[in-house]
Amino acid sequence: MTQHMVQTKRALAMVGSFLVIAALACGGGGGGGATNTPQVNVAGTAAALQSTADALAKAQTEQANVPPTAIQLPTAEATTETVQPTASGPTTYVDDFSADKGNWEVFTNDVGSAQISDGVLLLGPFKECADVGQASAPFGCFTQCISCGTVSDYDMQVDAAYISGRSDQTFGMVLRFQDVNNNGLVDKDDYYLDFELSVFDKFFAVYEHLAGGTWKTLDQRTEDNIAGGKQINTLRANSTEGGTKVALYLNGVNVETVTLDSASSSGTVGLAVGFRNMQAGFDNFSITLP
Ligand SMILES: [Ca+2]
Repeated sequence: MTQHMVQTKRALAMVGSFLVIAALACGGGGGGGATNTPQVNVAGTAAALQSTADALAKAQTEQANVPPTAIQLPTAEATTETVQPTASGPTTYVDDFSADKGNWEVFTNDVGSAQISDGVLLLGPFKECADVGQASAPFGCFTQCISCGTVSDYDMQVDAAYISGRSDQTFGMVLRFQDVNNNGLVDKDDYYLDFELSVFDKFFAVYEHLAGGTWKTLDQRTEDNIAGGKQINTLRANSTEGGTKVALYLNGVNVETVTLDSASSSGTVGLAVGFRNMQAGFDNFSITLP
C-alpha cells in the first residue's frame, strides 16, 4: 500500500512535467518567429510557412507597385487575424505499451501489480485492493493514466483481454477519478466511475463511487456483443458536454450513455480490474482531447 502511494505521488509529480512538455509541443506551431527552426517536423507547418512566405513576397511585390499615397495601414482587426496561429485541433495521445514511457502508474507490491511488459499493460492480480462496490475498504485495483491528466471531454479507447485468475471477474476503463486525498485509492470522499465487462458471464457494468462513501451500479446488463474467453474486447468511452455525458461502447456498439452532474464532470482516467485475483491485459490505448 505504501509503495503504491509513493508510486502515485511520484506519478502525480510527473503529470506536471508532461503538461509542460505538452504545452511546449502545442506552442511550437505558434512560435514560428525564428526562421528555419528545424524542430517542428510537420508537413502542414512547413506548408503553412511556405504559404506565409509566398504571401509576404506577393504583398511586397504589390506594395512596390502601388504609389505611396495609396498605401493603407492594415486595420487592427486585420493585423490580429494575420498573427493568429492556426487554431489547435483535437490532440490524440496513443500508447501501444511497447515500452514503459512513464505514462501510467506502474507498481508491484504486496497489494498487486500494474506492469508494462511485452507490449501489453498487465493489471493484477490484486490481493489487497478490496473490490469495486464495497464501501468497507478503499478500492485500488486500477492504474491511472498519468499523461492523460485531469480531463472532462475526451474520447478514450482500449483493447482489453482476460489473462489469468478468476475469469468471472470484471475489468475495463476508469472513466473518472477524483482523488481528494491524493493517495491513488478510492476512499470515502473520492468520486470514481468505471466501465467494466465480464468475459465469462458476458455482461458489462458501470460502477460509481460517490463522495460520502456510497457505491452505485449505474447499469449492469448482459451483452451478446462481448467476446468470451481470452479474446480481445474493445472498450470506448466518449465523454462530452463538459464531461456530464459519457457514451460507452463495446466493440463499436453503444451499450450505455450515462449522465453525470457537474461536480463529477472531471477527473483522471485509467484501467481497472474490479475485483481481486484476476489479471487483465490492455493494449492500443488512445485518448483524444478537444
Ligand atoms: Ca483517495
